[in-house]
Amino acid sequence: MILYQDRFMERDELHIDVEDRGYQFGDGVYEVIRIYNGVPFLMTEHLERLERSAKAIKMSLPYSLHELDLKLKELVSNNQLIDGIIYLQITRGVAPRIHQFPQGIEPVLTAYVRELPRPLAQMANGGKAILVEDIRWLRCDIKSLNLLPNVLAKQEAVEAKAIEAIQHRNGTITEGSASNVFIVKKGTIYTHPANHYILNGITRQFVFQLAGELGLPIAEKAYTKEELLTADEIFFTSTTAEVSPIVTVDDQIIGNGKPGPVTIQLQKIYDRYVADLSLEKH
Ligand code: PSZ
Repeated sequence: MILYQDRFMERDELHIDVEDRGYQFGDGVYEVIRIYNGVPFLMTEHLERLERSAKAIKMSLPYSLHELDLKLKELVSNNQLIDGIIYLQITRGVAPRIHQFPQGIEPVLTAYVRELPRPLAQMANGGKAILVEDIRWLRCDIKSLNLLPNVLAKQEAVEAKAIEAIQHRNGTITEGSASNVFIVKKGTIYTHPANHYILNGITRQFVFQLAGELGLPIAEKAYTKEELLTADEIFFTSTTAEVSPIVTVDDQIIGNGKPGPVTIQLQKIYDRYVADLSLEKH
């Protein structure tokens, strides 16, 4: 079953209005939350980002973060989900189509779960990335429903048999089509600063914590296409990709063409956090 507003219902009972502003304008925000062994991972961080995204588009959330937390956990248990994701979106609501905010409408919340295994082969072997121009707007810090540039970038990657498209603005690497991108150079990890050019990934922030625990130097510092291509290691992060290595960019082999030691260390400690969730009661 799915969650619609604060009610659970079967998916085929859900009615989405043709004039829902999410449908017509992409006027809304969303989150994807990982479930490991039936337990949400970094749920509070995701819900707090949802609140920030909503505020950034001048939309108020229909429920408190605590209420959302409880409803989403109920959604997971109702569906007996063990390993997968929650997709949660909130649109500005339904009204006769006008560009400006309609008055007196209520946000529309929908959420559902999907089974999803961890991408173990991708994490172990890494894959190829392509470089693409970042053609997005200047508020990439908002997790909004408007994803057309991301869709086009990822499609280009798939057509080139790559697992991610790495975007650049005038030669400066920003982030992936649906991930944050890191390089390792002489033992230091670099990633683009969390400003309006990127989404501040929850996994990205978790990697900062992990690097701290490992005593690995990490810096929020933008780097160029050339620095990417000559990096010792490249990896990208997202809720579903976790820490995934990139071993080829366009036709350039990165390092020795295998996942590097810093990437592997981060994956191992990440793994321990996931394993610890299995010990949690639920
Ligand atoms: O299943 C998938 O393919 C997912 S789940 C989350 C994402 C993809 N992407 C999130 C994302 C993003 O869309 C952009 C543009 N930048 C960074 C990220 C990583 O964010 P977190 O770590 O919060 O998932």
